[in-house]
Amino acid sequence: MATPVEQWVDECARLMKPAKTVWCDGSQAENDRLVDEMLRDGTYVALNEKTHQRCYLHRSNPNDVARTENLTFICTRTKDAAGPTNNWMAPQEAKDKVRPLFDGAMKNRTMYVIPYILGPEKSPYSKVGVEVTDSPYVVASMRIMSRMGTAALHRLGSSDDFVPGMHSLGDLSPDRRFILHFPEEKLIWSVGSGYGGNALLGKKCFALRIASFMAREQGWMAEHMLLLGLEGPSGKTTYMAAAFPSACGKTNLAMMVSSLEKEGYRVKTIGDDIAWMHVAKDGTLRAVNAEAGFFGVAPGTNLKTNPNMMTAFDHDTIFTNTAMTAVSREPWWEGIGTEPHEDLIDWKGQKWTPGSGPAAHPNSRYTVAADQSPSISSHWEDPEGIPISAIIFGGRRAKLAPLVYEARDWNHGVFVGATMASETTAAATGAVGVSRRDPMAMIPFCGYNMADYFQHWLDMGPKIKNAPKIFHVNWFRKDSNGKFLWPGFGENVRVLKWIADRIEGCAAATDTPIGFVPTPSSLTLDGMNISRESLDELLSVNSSDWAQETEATAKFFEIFGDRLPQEITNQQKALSDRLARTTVAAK
Ligand code: OXD
Ligand code: MN
Repeated sequence: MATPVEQWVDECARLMKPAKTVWCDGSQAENDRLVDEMLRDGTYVALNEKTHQRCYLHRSNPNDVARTENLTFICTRTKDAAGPTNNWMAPQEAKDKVRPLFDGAMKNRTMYVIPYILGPEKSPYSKVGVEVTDSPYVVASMRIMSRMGTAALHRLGSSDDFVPGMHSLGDLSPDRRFILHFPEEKLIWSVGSGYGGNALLGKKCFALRIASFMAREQGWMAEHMLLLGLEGPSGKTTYMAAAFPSACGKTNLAMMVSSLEKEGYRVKTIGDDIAWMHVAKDGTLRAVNAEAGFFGVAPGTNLKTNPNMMTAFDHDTIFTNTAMTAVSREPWWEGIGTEPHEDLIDWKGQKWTPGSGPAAHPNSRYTVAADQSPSISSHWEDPEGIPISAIIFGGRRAKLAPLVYEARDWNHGVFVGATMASETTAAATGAVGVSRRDPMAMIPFCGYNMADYFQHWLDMGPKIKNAPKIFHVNWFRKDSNGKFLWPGFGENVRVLKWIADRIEGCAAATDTPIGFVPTPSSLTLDGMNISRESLDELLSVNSSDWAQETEATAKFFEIFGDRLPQEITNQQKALSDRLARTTVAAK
């Protein structure tokens, strides 16, 4: 008798009519065979074997270089269940419209079946997905990003408890590209794109959109968060989860080389993008990294911004849409630390010239196994996860938000997350640098109505014993000349230390209308070159700017109508009242 997964794979084969079906075992030998094929047909370009062992460059179709949020749909039975921040299609309509694009899509191609585990192999919190795809690049990427192959099939056995994901490159036309999620059925369909977040279905599609829906049903949290441990001089590690929008530095923060290393503060990496968090039997909030690798933005990565990553990806790494040096065949991107030069081949495979725009695509990526980072924590695969003491929200805000502040309590912290905003980046198609509201950095990834998601967050607080303290950070504040006030990167450890000190109850703060802001002397700034004026500006809270901001957030919340939790409205009102009081007091 065929198992549920075999039956589903048969159905996929009947629809897409591949020349053959290959069940992936995740082995090195299988990967070697795929590499050879991809080198032969041009999917991969070999890089320098001496400096970058077993590293390859993949150039995706130039029309297919980022997540396409406008072509991404949540297909719940009712439009309300998907909510106003998602594109919606009724499930039957979506299937009727998109099934013809899958029909015969794999003729003369191989259909690869990728069983994979999200989360550590032996964790009770992990889940199995199965993706079918006609892209060997997707197979190789999923092998890095998840626990893929035989281990997943073993875990699944004859159970039907897996999330099926059907993927085909189709004809790569944006007109026939759809990324569909059916959260009620726990099903994913993706056609017409070979790009990371659209095509590696374990990542955003399952680990965030489908998982966030499951998490609400089952009482846990699937979040767009990095996970790190801050080791202190006493040997104690404080674990933190942080949500920043795409391409706002989650990877760099998670892998930071601390500027307070001599003082005994070190950052250990657990994950850089997706955290699954459960209330454990002892009542603590425990987090696992859903993934096994990093799919990070390459431009701007260099020995100063992320030295650990520079070490991690000198072997067994896939580079996507970076440039390369023609003679030495090494990957190259803007901000790598060397000037662009005539010897470059750009991300489209053309000789680069100074007038021809960026040599690497701004959303070019590396795909590398997490345990290749020298900063990886020895606890990163703990089946029970790591205990979270702090949750951090953040975004790119040139003005307004201070370097760091602490929310008054859990519910206020949920409000702080719900009012997050950030300037857009190249991680998704569309304009770059425009401010957009991005609650909990989940706008593109929440698989259901975001008003219900806020309520879920509010409901989780009381279930956790000693709920984590919630903070907001902003590394991107600028002065009136447009210069960043804070150097960021390795210096961000000073902010993490203040957060850890607040948890221990040993750092001072000023009680402001928006929350608790560090007093200048409570931050450890020894050995750092920052003027008192810059520091004051970084930590300042301007009540009239914040009053404007609360008007903007109130306007944003209107889209949720009656579904918005009363507590969010209460928090909004309480903040406005606190701001009004300080404005009056200041007069
Ligand atoms: C990512 C993203 O790839 O958020 O992680 O776009
Ligand atoms: Mn992300």
